[in-house]
Amino acid sequence: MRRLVAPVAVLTGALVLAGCGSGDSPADSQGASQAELSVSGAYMPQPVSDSMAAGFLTVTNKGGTKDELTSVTSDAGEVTAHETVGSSMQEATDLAVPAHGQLVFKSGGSHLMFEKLKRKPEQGEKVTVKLHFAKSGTVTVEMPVKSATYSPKTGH
Ligand SMILES: [Cu+2]
Repeated sequence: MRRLVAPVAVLTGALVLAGCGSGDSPADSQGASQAELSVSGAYMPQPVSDSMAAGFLTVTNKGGTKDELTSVTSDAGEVTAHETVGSSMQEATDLAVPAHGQLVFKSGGSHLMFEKLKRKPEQGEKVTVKLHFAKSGTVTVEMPVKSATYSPKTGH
C-alpha cells in the first residue's frame, strides 16, 4: 500500500537579511577602484545680467580613484569653471574630484561661469550643462534656475 506523502509547504517568503554590518570600513579595497561620480544640488541663481550667470553644484566621488573635471560646455552659451582667489576670480582647469571626496561649486567659492549667454535664463527654467571628466566621460546636468537670492540649505 502506497502512502501519499503530503507535500511540505515551504515558506520561501522569509526575509533574507542581506549582509550588512560590514559597511564601516572605507571602500578602498579591490572592486572600488574606479571613480564613481554623481552630481547633486545643481542650481543657477537667476542672473541680473543678460549675458553672464553663475552656476553651482557638487560632484561627489564614491569611488576609490580620483577624477578630474577637464572642461564644461553648455548650449546656453560659453561656460568655464572659475575659482575665487581673494576678491577676484580666475579660470580653473583640471579640478580634482578626490577619491571618496567632493568637488564643490558654491556661492563665494568655485563656480561655473556662464558668459555670452544666448538669452537670459529665467527662474523656473533649466540650463543644461555638460561636465567633462578625464576618466568618467561626460555627465549632463540639468541646472534649475532659482531666484536671484536663492541659497541652498547646507549642513548634513
Ligand atoms: Cu567667475
